[in-house]
Amino acid sequence: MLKIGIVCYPTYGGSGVVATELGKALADKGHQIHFITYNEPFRLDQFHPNINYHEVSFQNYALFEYPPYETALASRMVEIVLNESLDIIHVHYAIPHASAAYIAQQILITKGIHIPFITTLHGTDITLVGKDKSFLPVVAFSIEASNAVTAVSHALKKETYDHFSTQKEIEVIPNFIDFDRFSFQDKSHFRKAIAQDHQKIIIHISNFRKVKRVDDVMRLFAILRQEIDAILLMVGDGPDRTQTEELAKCLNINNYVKFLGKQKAVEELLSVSDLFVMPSQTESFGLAALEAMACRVPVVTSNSGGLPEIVENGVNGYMTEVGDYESMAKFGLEILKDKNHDKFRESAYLTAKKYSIEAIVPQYETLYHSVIHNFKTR
Ligand code: GMT
Repeated sequence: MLKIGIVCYPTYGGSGVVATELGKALADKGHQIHFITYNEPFRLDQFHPNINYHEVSFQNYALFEYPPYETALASRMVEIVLNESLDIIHVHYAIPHASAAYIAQQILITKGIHIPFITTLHGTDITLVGKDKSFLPVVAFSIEASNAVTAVSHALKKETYDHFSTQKEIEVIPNFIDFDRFSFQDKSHFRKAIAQDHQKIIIHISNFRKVKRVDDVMRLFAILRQEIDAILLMVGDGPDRTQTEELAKCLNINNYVKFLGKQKAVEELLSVSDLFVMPSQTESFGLAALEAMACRVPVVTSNSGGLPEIVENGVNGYMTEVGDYESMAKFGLEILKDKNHDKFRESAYLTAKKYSIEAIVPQYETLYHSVIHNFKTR
């Protein structure tokens, strides 16, 4: 069994979710997991004897206009590797986790400790932030310096090669689903409480960042409502929420849109939903869409990033060009009106099944063992 340090963002976002669920699954298999983050990861909600959480905290001296988080993180990693005799560190999101891991690794070498680290690229660390000139050299260097790199989709792997001149081998290990949690549950009493029997329920879940194009969700819903009676559940929170609430009023749909904010039991909301919409500008994998499919909810998404790797047109949902909210509404109606709605639901579920935790987590374990072995014998 391995002792694994996991570094991630603890916030409401895909990379933190994947890192936390991975840690929990590895702990269930007997590995010792050490989460190293500035806050308790939001999905780390229960005690587990094999899971430890180490907070990265530091004094923000008045001297620092910008808190030196990366330095504190690297120092904490050094301390934990020494105290807990970790075998490997797995960092999720390149900035600043991979470069902090590299610094920690170099410090540990001076103390006679040799420990490899793996970097998992999740998306915006490469597609948006990484290409920013102010970060590019560090991101490029960190990818090169990692002892192994994984990406969550083939699209993200290609994008990394296209934008960083690297020959580094990148292994694709997709996002995954814990079916113990994400499965259809009969919540008909709850459905009755939020919608009338004849109304369809559309759902969107995100962190309301610009990249999620939440205004397209409003526009496509307004078109859709001209044809059928439906309500829209907007789950999550973020920078674009207020303007989206305003847009709902302008489009005269505000009585049918429920902004629910951040929710923990999203599987319950998905279980009462008929259609999931994700019009993102870019989406390296689209975990939220896969979670919807796991709960038997068909999807309408943009065709950006890794979404074509999970969405099959006319089978488990539909994809359109980014920004084409009119087609999204049209396809949404086709799914909702279709006498074959149940077929879409079943196909969505079967797609998600291919990404079960049991199928994907062993791929990380194999990688850990091979990286540790190659590192020792180099
Ligand atoms: O989607 C977000 O805004 C959160 C973001 C993150 O970096 O935490 O999610 C990214 O990683 C997820 C897990 O690998 C992917 O499923 C999401 O598609 C990806 N988001 C984007 O590429 C925009």
